[in-house]
Amino acid sequence: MSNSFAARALALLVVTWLAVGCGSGNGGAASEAASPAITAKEPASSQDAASEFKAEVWADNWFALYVNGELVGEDSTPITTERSFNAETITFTATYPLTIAIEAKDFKETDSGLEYIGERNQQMGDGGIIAQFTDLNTGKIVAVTNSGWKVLVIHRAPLNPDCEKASDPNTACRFEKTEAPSDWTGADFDASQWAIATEWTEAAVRPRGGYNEIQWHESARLIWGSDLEIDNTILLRLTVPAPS
Ligand SMILES: [Ca+2]
Ligand SMILES: [Ca+2]
Repeated sequence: MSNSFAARALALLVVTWLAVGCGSGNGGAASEAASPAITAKEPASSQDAASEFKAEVWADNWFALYVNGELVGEDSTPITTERSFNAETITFTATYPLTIAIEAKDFKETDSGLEYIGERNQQMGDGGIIAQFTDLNTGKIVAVTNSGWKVLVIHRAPLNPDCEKASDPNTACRFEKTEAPSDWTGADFDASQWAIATEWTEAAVRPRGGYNEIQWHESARLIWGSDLEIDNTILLRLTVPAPS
């Protein structure tokens, strides 16, 4: 029992005692006091109640959003769409604490990490993502992307960027890829060894295609791995505690 609850229970006891006439009869006050003390309940904890949330996300090029281990939405524009830049608004129901996990992909034509292979503009593409989460019960933004997020890069290429203009990048470019860890979207996953997400400027990411349709909170930042070009597939995580 918390001190404040104990104080309230005591106050109820005193009020009840006064209401019944300062203890009429033996044991009257005690028996009357017992009932309010038992029926007075702690207010329902906000941690137990599900809330509606709105996620707003812009990604270059694609993302999938998981909350508390469940897929709640993904970028509706396929990553294979040329210049697949668009903002998404996803609503979902969840319970605090929120474990937010995002898989984000920069488009690459092959494991070389390049795009427009064989064309004049054959190049390393670059990534970038920004997101904000609003608790629709309170209207408050409860999470934004920034360097408070953890990141794990699971596809890096090209490891030798000088292959960018090679005539056969699939041979010339080296890459590194791993599987996403199992259960990486769940609340129990330990991401403490992951890197800190890197914040990137608008000038570096050059966001477009829907980016300006969202009113981004001033604290929301474009993030990615430590290399905007070579880091092609990344996993992001953040845990949001219940509001106090
Ligand atoms: Ca890209
Ligand atoms: Ca890339």
